[in-house]
Amino acid sequence: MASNASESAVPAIAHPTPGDSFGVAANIVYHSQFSSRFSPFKFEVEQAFYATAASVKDALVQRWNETYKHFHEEDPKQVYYLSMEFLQGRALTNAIGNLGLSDAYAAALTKLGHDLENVREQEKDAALGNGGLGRLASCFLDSMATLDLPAWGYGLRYKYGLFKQIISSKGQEEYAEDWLEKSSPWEIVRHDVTYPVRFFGEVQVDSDGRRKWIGGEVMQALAYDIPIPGYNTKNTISLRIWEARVPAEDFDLYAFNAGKHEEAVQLQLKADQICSVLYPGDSTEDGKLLRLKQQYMLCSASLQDIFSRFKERRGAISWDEFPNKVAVQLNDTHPTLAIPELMRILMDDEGLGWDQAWNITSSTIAYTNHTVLPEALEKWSQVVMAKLLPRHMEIIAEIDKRFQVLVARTRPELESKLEALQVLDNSNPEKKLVRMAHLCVVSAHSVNGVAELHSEILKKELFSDFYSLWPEKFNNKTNGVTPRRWLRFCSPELSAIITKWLRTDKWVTNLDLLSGLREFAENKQLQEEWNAAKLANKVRFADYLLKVVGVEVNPQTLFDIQIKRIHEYKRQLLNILSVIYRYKTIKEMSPEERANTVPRTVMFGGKAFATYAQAKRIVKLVTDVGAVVNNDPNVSPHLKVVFIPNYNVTVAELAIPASELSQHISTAGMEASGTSNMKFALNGSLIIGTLDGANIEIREEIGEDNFFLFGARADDVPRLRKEREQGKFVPDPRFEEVKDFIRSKAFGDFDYEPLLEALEGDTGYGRGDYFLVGQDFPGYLDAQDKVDETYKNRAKWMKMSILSTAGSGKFSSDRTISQYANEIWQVGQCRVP
Ligand code: 26V
Repeated sequence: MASNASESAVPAIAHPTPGDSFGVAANIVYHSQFSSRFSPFKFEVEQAFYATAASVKDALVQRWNETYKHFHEEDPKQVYYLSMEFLQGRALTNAIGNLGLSDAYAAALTKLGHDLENVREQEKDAALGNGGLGRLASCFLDSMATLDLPAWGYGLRYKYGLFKQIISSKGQEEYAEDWLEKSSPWEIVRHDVTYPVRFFGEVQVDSDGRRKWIGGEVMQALAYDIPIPGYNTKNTISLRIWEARVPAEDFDLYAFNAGKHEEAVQLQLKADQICSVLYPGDSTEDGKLLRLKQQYMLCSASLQDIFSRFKERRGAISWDEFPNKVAVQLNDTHPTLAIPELMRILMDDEGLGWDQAWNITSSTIAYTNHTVLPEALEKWSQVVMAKLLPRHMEIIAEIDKRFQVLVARTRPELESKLEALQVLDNSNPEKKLVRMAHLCVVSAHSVNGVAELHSEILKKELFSDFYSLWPEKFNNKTNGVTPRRWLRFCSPELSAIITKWLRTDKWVTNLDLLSGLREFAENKQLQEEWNAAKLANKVRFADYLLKVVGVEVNPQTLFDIQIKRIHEYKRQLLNILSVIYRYKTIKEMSPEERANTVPRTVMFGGKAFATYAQAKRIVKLVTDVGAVVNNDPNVSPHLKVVFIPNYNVTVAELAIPASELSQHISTAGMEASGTSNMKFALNGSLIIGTLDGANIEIREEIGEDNFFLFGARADDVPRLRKEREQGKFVPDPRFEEVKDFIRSKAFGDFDYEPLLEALEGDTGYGRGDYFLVGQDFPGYLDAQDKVDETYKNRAKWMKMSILSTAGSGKFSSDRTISQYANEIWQVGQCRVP
């Protein structure tokens, strides 16, 4: 390996579009010397990564510039996706893959004494999100770029993304993850794009009655752009993330020179706090205030940017044109403040009247709901809102007042329910609240759920009265995932087989073509190739587990995976209880009986919210069970239990292709959609699951014979909960046995009582098996027996696996985004020639 790239035979040449491997290598050498963040005399794998990324960035920036210029000239209607979360993961593989330069980069690095596989391992995940909602936003950006849509993402540049999870003997521990420690090679700081963002202050009324928000603290939002390349297109769009700072002129040099050092840097400290962490804990008032500041920073800066572009692109401004040029999609309620902010700008800054501003606002804004869990629906204190954003609070109150008038006038029969429907929740005079979801539903022209069942629940339950007022607003957009990251790049082996059998690689942008695999599902040759690719992925993942986690797993066992946020409703507890039952059963078997079982490796991964005690107990139980099972010489050849620490996008890219069975077992009606279910099915992993979220549509598409179904239906859940409360439920003896086994300290003396108590129906503790683990336990065990039986028949399993992939066409985010573009945004393609 060349320790110094300048000593290699390759000259340093700066060229954004080199094309061949020699040109690529020359460009990498150039960056290792002239734009590296490290000593130019070192060219170890880390330097190689940064130089490689810098060279890829050149190509992206060139395309990004062309795209921006093209959009500017064509002036199409643009869509802006506002999200507090983007879970981008790594970018290198995706970028060179989308540019069609994977081979050139691999060859170039070989010339320079490096290996692309090792180089890409150097990249840190950009984890500016928690889970499904953030990853969905990132898949959407990929599809928007690939579909040549004039679209932008807007987010925040948190210094610390989602915490790093370490598993110790105490269970989960959280540590700050500084993804910017050695800077991100992808972002472009835009010193020419800054906006003032105000907090606190007061509302001043002019002599002509016009209102103006003045005073308070003014910070600056600085833009960073992350280029997002489309696949097989020049179009490269932008994820613009904002950083809060204080302009130099606001630094109090006099105070500082007078020795008041801390006082002088106060404002800077406050600015730093805004973009310090994703989801600052909100158990304290300060924590809540900070989160609200973050939300407003995103909305204020993004809208100023949108206005500036709108104005820049035309001479005379006709405000009624605004909704014909701008669509804003709110990713959940987190960016709801865009609604009063848009009203404020139009009325106070641009001088429009209420009605005109309201028409523009509601025809511009659309809202996506991502959960029906009451504890996850945002409500802000009116007192805090009025203090931090006094003018916005006035506007929200006016929206609420007009909503009440509208209901009284048009739907008097709803008046008895009005209090529950209002935007302002004044039911507790001590704690008056703003219901952000209601503000969205009242204001936006479109409200969508993320899977068919979820959208039906929104119409029939959560927002039923709003639905009766405005049925035309409500629609469904079933989620999707990008086939580039989640099949083409994460499983090149399986992709090559698919391309070979379909005789085209067009499935990468037209995922419906996968249905062409159906006719070969029973073909022995394909089944063998399929099995070999899956096995290669299992071996790769086993290597990772050994190297990174230090556990040895046997790739010949059934790989059974549940990876997602740890939450009671997702029921990792149901999974581990059944594993315990399996352990007991195997332990009691004779050696001959054991030899007849299907050996399994059951893997869990996911982070528990730092303050969510029950979720953390579940993590602890999984690791404790693993310690016992894996060290039991009689059982461990047949069963292993692994907790994969620090689950993130990169781990998912390794685990999903290696999976044969995946678990999507939420209590019916509680998982809005799920998106990993789509990634697993796409990769030929069979699903064991409930009729919840997108599982229902996946099962429809891949065929019910290819899905291990169990569990209560969403319609039955309320009745079952009631019966549970009334003590009418008779638990399966195996359920009792498993709980007793944990109580017997078989897995150590950690206090699991709060977990076990919550599974009792009538103790008054918690919500009395609210998630119906006991109810669904026997059906789940039966479904698991079916899994084992089926796995013994390899031909059958392979056929089901191929049919899972073949039936996954619908779950491309390209399909989802086309539907948003056509049915909500009315935005068309704008392809760079
Ligand atoms: C957040 C919280 C925070 C407080 C504790 C309880 C709790 C429960 C749920 C949530 C989720 C908030 C929204 C969210 O992430 N929804 C996810 O969105 C995905 C993309 O649409 C979807 O696939 C998942 O089903 C949905 O949970």
